[in-house]
Amino acid sequence: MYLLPRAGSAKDGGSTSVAPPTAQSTDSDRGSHSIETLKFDLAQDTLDSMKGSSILDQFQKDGFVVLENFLTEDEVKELRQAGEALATDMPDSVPKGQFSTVDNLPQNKDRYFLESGDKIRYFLETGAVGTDGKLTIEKRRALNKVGHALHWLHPKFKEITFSNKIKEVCFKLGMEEPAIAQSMYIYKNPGVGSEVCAHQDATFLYTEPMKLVGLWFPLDDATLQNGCLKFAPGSHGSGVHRRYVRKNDPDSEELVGYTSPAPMYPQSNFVPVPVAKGSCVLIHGQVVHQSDPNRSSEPRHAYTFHVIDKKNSVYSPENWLQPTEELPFPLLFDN
Ligand SMILES: O=C(O)CCC(=O)C(=O)O
Repeated sequence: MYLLPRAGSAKDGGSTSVAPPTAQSTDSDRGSHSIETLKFDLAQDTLDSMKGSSILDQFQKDGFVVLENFLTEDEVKELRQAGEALATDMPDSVPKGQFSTVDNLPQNKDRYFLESGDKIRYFLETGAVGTDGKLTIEKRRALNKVGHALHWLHPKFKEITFSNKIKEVCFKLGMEEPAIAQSMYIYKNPGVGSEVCAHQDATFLYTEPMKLVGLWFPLDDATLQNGCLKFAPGSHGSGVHRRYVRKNDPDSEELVGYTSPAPMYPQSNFVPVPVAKGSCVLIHGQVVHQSDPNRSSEPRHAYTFHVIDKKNSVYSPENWLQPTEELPFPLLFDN
């Protein structure tokens, strides 16, 4: 295990810094990572025909797994069309308080964000809103993401999320009572699609003990140029570095916030993982990952959702996102 937190440097204002890996930085120096991808056998609609290591072995070793050819071409097309339709139908009334993953987040003071867990809500790119609060580019290209209940409220995303192949993957990961906590359609549009800073998903959706998996589906080929995911392999063994929690402080304007400043993650720890559209990337709740801005002229749309295992684990009541009466986290195997 590497990525052990050590004392923060003066530069990052005392934030946690994370030691560089000893072995794997050479992979990222070469600009790629030799991961073994696993093939989903569409003919048999099963994962049983995987060669080499099992999903669980790889997940436990690296903290992420790529399953190629997971979605059919039709599924990719339908999900992407659904994402495009959401953008086209975005109401003009969407708040111009933008969305960002860097610190001092505009959404921290924002009920529109805080109460989005059981709704379909739109979040705009920071770089798409001028100082006068008006959009500087066309509305549909200004979208950062839509969230956080597509998995329940949108028939197309619901169909995929609760499909048998997702159930099979979660079963193979050893989940006993998986429930869907949230979902997002991420646009990362060309030119404006911003970076997603290095983070652990457990920061946002903490469970005790940690039983959280993200499933991420690129609906365009995710490349080095348009901002594919980058992972620090093995970093899921280093604990949860900070939390993003509800403040409940009547004296503070902030509704949510981080429990500590951003850890400093050396870039040499990260390996880019370009993947073809239709893949499914499994993301351990503690693995540190990020993505660059989209510097290409091609979009990089993705659908993603997060699954917790309710069996013998407690979802933290401090997490920013909470189940509601309208939408308790739906159980995967019961729907
Ligand atoms: O889509 C991306 O670029 C990043 C997604 C991600 O990191 C996440 O959902 O946790």
